[in-house]
Amino acid sequence: MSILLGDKEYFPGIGQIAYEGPDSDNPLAFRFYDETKIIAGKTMKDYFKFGMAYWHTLVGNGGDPFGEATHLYEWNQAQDAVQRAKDKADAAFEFATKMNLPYFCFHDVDVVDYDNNVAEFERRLRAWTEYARQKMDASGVKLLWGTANLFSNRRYMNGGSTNPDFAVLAHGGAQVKGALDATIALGGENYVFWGGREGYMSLLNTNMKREVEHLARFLHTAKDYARKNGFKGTFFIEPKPCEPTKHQYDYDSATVIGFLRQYDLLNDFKLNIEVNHATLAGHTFQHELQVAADAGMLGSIDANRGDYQNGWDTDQFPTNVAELTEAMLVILEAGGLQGGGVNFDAKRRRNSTDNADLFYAHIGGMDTFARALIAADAILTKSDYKKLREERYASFDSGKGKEFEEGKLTLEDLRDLAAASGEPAVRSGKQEYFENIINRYA
Ligand code: XLS
Ligand code: NI
Ligand code: NI
Repeated sequence: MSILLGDKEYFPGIGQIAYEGPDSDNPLAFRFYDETKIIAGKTMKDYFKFGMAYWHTLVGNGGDPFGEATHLYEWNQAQDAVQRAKDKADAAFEFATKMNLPYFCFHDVDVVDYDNNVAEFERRLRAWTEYARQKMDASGVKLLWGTANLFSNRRYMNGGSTNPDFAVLAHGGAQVKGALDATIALGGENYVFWGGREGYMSLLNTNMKREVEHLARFLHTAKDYARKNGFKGTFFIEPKPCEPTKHQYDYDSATVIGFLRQYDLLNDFKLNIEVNHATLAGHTFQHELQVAADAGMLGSIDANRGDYQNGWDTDQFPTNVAELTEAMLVILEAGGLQGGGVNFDAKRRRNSTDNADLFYAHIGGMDTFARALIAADAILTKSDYKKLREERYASFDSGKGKEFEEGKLTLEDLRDLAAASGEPAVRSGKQEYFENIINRYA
């Protein structure tokens, strides 16, 4: 068989997923995601840059803390580690191609089995990289971002770059070097740091200041290496408040932006915002997006959703059009994502055991985003949403309000203006009116 298809078809009976329009009855088709449709000056394909998460789609096995694997994969059976990696790559690129996903994202340990021997792990990763390069050329699927997993191996139980033991940090460095080498060789457009164990379980045994400084030093060291070796893309930090640590240093957008500013990393780093991480932090997804956008740091998103009743990082596929419309409003008004795309950091449920379930999950996610983009664009171009919001601030557009914005008024000036103008008129915030606009278009 060709390099694109590999020796074996892993998803038999499922062909190319295509756009068939809202009236289609075919469950294996897009109703709203039309990759050629132009919204806000770009095709949907370019707007979203949808990505497949190697870890959930090819590695996640449906196991949970109470039960064994329920998703059994045929691409995991070869004896040799490099052959297993190639079989998995065959399945990965078959899936991404059939699913019409233009990008993928990976951790080093997703693509090949980890080995504690640094040189052996590098050898596996290089072999995969060479193979993946051919699959990418044949399929046209591109790399949105790569990353290194510094949280699964037991040596990282006290952190990777924030580990109190320098010997562990050095191993983290070796892994990041390997993941960067692979990302650069594959023309990766971005590189992600998600610090699952960069935080603490108990402050009693933790020197927080020193750990945070090590994190910053580590990021500088990695960035310098990547730049020296030709990486032109953007680095992303992916905030999350907790899980697996009790407290993660990259808590939320505001915390990360402050950290990047303090340690002089603003020029090279932006944010990768994940829906379920935002809600874990007690925010909405759109809040996290807005904080990043306002700082010029909205790089990429990890698409998923949590569960409102249990609050964990359940990584479900997005299905809520109205909620996502509010998020797309923020993204559209920010002028889109800077360099990144929409990576489905989402998994089918433990009991969704058919191959087709993987496809339904991604179709649902992509269609939900497409509907939300169409709705948000209509809200911005057809409704009075923007005008109403601007009007709330009209008193700052001219006169004394404008002078205040420009820093021309003292506190005494404010006092004299208040005394002269008396009690302000009552002005409605019209929240329900705004909410109705969302429902009218979503
Ligand atoms: C875990 C994170 C992780 C990152 C990549 O909660 O979302 O999957 O996206 O390391
Ligand atoms: Ni997550
Ligand atoms: Ni994520």
